[in-house]
Amino acid sequence: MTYETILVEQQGAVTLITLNRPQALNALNSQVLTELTAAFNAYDADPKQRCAVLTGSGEKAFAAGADIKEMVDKDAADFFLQDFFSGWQTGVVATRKPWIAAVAGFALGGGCELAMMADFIIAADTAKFGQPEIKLGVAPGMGGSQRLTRAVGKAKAMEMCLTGRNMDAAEAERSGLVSRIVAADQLVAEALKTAQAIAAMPPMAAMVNKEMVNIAFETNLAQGLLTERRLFQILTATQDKKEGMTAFVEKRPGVWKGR
Ligand code: CO8
Repeated sequence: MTYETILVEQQGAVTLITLNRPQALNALNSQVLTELTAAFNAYDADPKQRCAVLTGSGEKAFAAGADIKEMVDKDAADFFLQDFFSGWQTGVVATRKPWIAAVAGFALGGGCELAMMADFIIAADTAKFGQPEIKLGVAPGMGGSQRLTRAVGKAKAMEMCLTGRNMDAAEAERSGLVSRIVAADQLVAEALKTAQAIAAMPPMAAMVNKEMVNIAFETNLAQGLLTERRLFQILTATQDKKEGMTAFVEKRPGVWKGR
């Protein structure tokens, strides 16, 4: 597929996807969703690709939100009948392999929500996160009220949604929204380095680790612990479990089969 709103490149086992509408601060329109869905599906389906990084083009923004110009003339029936924003769940969140959001500049509204769909966020020191939808007479529609609250707790999420104020990178790190902060000019290189480290892991184990941590956000402790145990037990049936443990005992690096 040829893309117009994103760039996709492969660096070894890592797929780098760049939102590429810098003139609109990478605002997320329907075409971006269609293209991101295709890119994430292709990444998931390619056995040679083992981790992905999503970032924004330009220094100013990861993404300044859902495209307001696309939404301005739509009415409630349009949003309801098109089940607006549901495609983000099926097209992006459903990705089974790990991916990292590398955020510099604004991650506002849908941009913040897209970053929070990632398995984790690495932030540049320039990053600013916010859910300013209230200023437009609406509210988050791509998961912001739920994922932000789970990430930073009720007090900060509520304040951000009700006032529309932004959180800078330092506050985002303190609050647990991002895993760490790096210098803006090192952001993509650092994210790719982290992605290469993940890509070097046994791939089924990476997928299972991702699934396990995500389950912690979606179920109660007893169910989560049971699911963890069952997934752990399934992993022990893989060739990579045999190889990983044998390689440890033999004091050599593991060579992964991916099954
Ligand atoms: N959508 C469309 N275009 C945008 C967006 C956006 N979200 N953000 C910026 N742009 C465009 C601007 O219109 C401008 O284009 P042009 O030059 O053609 O006028 C260009 O990007 C540059 O933007 P600015 O000139 O505004 O740049 P500034 O540096 O002055 O300001 C800001 C940067 C502060 C980021 C500012 O652009 C801004 O406030 N953007 C909007 C942020 C926002 O409100 N985001 C939330 C959008 S709504 C959403 O994401 C979810 C909605 C859920 C609705 C649920 C309904 C069912």
